[in-house]
Amino acid sequence: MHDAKVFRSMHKERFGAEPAIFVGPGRVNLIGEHTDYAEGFVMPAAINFSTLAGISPRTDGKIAIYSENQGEERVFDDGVQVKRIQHWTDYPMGVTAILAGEGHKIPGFSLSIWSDVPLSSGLSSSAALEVATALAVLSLVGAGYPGPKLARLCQRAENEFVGSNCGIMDQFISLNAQKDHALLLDCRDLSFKLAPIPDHVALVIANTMVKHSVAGGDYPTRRRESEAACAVIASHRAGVPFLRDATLEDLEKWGSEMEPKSYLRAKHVISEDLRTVAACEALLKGNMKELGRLMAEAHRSYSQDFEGSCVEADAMVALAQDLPGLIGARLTGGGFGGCTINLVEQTEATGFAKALGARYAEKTGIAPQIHVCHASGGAHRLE
Ligand code: GAF
Repeated sequence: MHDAKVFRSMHKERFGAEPAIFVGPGRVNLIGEHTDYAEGFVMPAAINFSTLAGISPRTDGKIAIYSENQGEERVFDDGVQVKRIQHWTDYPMGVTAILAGEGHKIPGFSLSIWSDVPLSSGLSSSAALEVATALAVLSLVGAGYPGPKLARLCQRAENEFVGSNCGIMDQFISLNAQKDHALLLDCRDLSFKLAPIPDHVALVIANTMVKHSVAGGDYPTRRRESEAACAVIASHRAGVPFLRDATLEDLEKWGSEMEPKSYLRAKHVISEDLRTVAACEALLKGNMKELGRLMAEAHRSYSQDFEGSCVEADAMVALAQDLPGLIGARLTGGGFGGCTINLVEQTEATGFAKALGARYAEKTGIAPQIHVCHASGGAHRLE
């Protein structure tokens, strides 16, 4: 965690004013992958890696954005922009533009950003940045929104301004998470159920170091393929606008009319919704064995049917299987690289992390980063 005092004085020195500071956490998804944009179920938790956004007003109408991670400052002389410039500032500027579009009169401001959420690793560095920025800009105009509504606005910034067609999961959990809990989210109506993560369970996040990107080609391709399967079902049965509304029986009935790949993508999405709801039940009942079994099946489905994994992530999951303390392991997030989530008995977590890291390095020749994390609270102002 960055020292907030250092961050504060860095902002003051650069921009000559005291900042208000906001925190947006990254997240790990325990189960429910590529189901959010199909209006299905996901079960993420926020983690103790986060983005800080420090803001102070300006009198010249300009917007200055500085990232300590990028080591770069951009100044927008005419304030809020309406179009992306294919640059990291698109995320904070996108959020600002969406808020302006909601009728907020945005004055000039200076924004400093720092983050320890690993980039392009499937831990929602983008959402953490969007959410921290949204709270910062709203504080400037003296406005606020309920968490679910603000999550939608941040998602719109990513969909409409940045141009990446993600679902609602990441922004939602970053804003609405509760410490020591996972959250089962119904991505249709944004209702949710909190599930406590027992004290004896650690979240061990293993970074394969293979970069993943939601904006890149594979994520939208998978989305299109699964939506094509949904269209086939919808052509036979009314009331299936999203795969959330389809059943495995529908898939068997009309699957022969689908491209083979679309059939498999839909098989993953429809079965993943069932697994996610069941996983929440298992967690609530303290049935760790069942939770682990569902995570294993989810990984198999994500890797083989959805083809959303990669050799390194499959290796990271396989290498975890016989290590002491493992409850369940799977690839988390948008796919094609990034991190695996391992639920591990707390007493074994340190040894597990060490052994998994060594095994992975030996197998792949890549030095991974393994973090023993805990479930954190949602975005907030730092006092
Ligand atoms: C990324 C997206 F941003 C989410 O909306 C979600 O679709 C996820 O990939 C896959 O479950 O994190």
